[in-house]
Amino acid sequence: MTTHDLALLGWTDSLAAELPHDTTPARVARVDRGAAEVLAADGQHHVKYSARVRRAAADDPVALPCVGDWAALTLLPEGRYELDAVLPRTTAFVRGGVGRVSRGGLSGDGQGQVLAANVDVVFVAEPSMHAADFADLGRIERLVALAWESGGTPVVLITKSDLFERGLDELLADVAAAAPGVDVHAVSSLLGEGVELVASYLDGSRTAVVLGPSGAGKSTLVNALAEGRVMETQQVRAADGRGRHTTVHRELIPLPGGGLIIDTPGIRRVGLYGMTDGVDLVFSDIDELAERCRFADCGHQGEPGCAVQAALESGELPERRLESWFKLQREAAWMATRTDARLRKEVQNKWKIIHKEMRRTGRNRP
Ligand SMILES: Nc1nc2c(ncn2[C@@H]2O[C@H](COP(=O)(O)OP(=O)(O)OP(=O)(O)O)[C@@H](O)[C@H]2O)c(=O)[nH]1
Ligand SMILES: [Mg+2]
Ligand SMILES: [Zn+2]
Repeated sequence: MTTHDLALLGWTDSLAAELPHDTTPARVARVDRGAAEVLAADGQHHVKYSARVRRAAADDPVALPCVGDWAALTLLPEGRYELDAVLPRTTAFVRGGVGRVSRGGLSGDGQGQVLAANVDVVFVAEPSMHAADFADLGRIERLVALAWESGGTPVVLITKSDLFERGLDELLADVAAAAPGVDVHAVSSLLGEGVELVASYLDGSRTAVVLGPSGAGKSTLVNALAEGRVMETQQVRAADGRGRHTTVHRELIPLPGGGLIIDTPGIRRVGLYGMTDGVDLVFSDIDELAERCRFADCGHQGEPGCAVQAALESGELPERRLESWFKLQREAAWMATRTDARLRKEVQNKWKIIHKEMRRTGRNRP
């Protein structure tokens, strides 16, 4: 059995301070119907959840263990481990599903589900042959907003750059404009170009997740970083270049060069849960323009002295981007009205405070 140095899995002193007595720390590498694969100092274990974890999760799905979590294991009399607690998360991706509000809380049918936790860097992968398309700049904005909201640092990767013949610099500039303040890189896992740069974001046993549509080359990149074939990849590329969901589980993979990466299935639909700060951050350029509007409550729909409309007319602000901002704002507002205020506060504010603290101390910067 492969043993693990906990520090290389991302274990820290502050986590150690949270570990209950007489428990063993382990990092969740994968979850599957009420059980998890975890990486502990003495190797990998398949563990079931304790009654306490199951009870907590029934009340609040956010309490369910997820990939990237640090867990406390207890040893059962028969010599097996059981997952008995989830340690406090530093960052979390929370997805709002088709849930119902009940008993003053959220019912456990996907609402407020945590997709990945304790992620420092969020790679947003977009294949270069699609990135020039407006809809996909929209997808980048959406995923970058989700990344900010999680508390991690987004980095956009334009994948399969070997397939892009001309205008790559122009494309990268367009993408950079859609994600202000976010690093944007071209990567070809096939040629190995940009792979070392991607790896450098993981220095210091950081954890990354790679998000993006099916067929973007996420698993191929993970394999290039892992210097071997750890994830299945699509063998035959579909004629239309679209993926067919080869990866079906989120999985945490420790990399030989240091750091860890979570591969994910292709994103079909990004439902965003109370995502207001993330939207503000990804549209910080429009936010700055809006501060110069004559009226503080300007709706930017034709009011006099509107700096946003002026930027649109001068061509400084692309119309697509303004439409995208309106759309994501409406969506975030709609999500906010249908999610429970108490839970939202508890869950989200915690990450926001941590995120702000991380940005203040620079602890979250690669
Ligand atoms: N030309 C080229 N093809 C690539 C590159 N990276 C991946 N591919 C191909 O793209 C296809 C999809 O790659 P995957 O890594 O399986 O994509 P994925 O994002 O993991 O897809 P899902 O698991 O379905 O979400 C495969 O046929 C890969 O060989 C690259 O850098 N250049
Ligand atoms: Mg994959
Ligand atoms: Zn305005």
